[in-house]
Amino acid sequence: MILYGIKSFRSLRVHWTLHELNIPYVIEPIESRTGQTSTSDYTKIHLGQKIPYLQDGKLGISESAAICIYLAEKYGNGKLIPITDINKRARFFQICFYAMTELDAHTLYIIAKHGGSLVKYYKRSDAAVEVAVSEFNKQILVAERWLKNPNDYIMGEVFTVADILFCTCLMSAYRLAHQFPLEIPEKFIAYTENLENRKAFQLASIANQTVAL
Ligand SMILES: N[C@@H](CCC(=O)N[C@@H](CS)C(=O)NCC(=O)O)C(=O)O
Repeated sequence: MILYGIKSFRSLRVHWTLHELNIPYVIEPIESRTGQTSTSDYTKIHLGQKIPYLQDGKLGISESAAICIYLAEKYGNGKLIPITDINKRARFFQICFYAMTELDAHTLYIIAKHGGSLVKYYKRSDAAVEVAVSEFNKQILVAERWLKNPNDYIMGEVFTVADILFCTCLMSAYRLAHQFPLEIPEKFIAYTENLENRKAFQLASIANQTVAL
């Protein structure tokens, strides 16, 4: 098992999932925006020139959420993903897609790329940032309703990959909130702290090294 990618919240998701499942793996310390993702060697591995990327035997797979879900389905033995109850699976996928689209891709990444620390690589766009901030502030309320109690997990009593995806979005949001008016509901502070106390998270953070974004 080889994981390409360090120092990003997206690679952190995969390190975290691997540690939750106690899977031994080799780290290829490819960093984003250093030129390491655009070498010809790495482009042969992943045409999209992005991290994270996982090689598990013959299977090579990109997309942080897809990788984490694949690992849970293949190696979880019932951990990290609901496997039998179709309604729970529906809710699980809803939260995963919500985190990856409404939070990660279409609001937080836009803010970072077009107004935050990544502006030097992409173009500044105040209009895009303004819309993304307002969309984030609306969409985060959906998750606030899902989390009944700050000590719960996002699906209730059981920790899943949905927490890994959602919580890493929150971590990115807390960083951006220093610079932008993101309204992150109070109850997510305790939720995030609880997850940061997990041994697997701490080991994953060390493996991922400091997040550059
Ligand atoms: N949807 C993808 C996004 C991956 C992504 O955008 N990765 C960034 C770093 S966080 C990257 O590798 N960018 C390429 C580069 O800047 O070199 C995922 O969740 O895995």
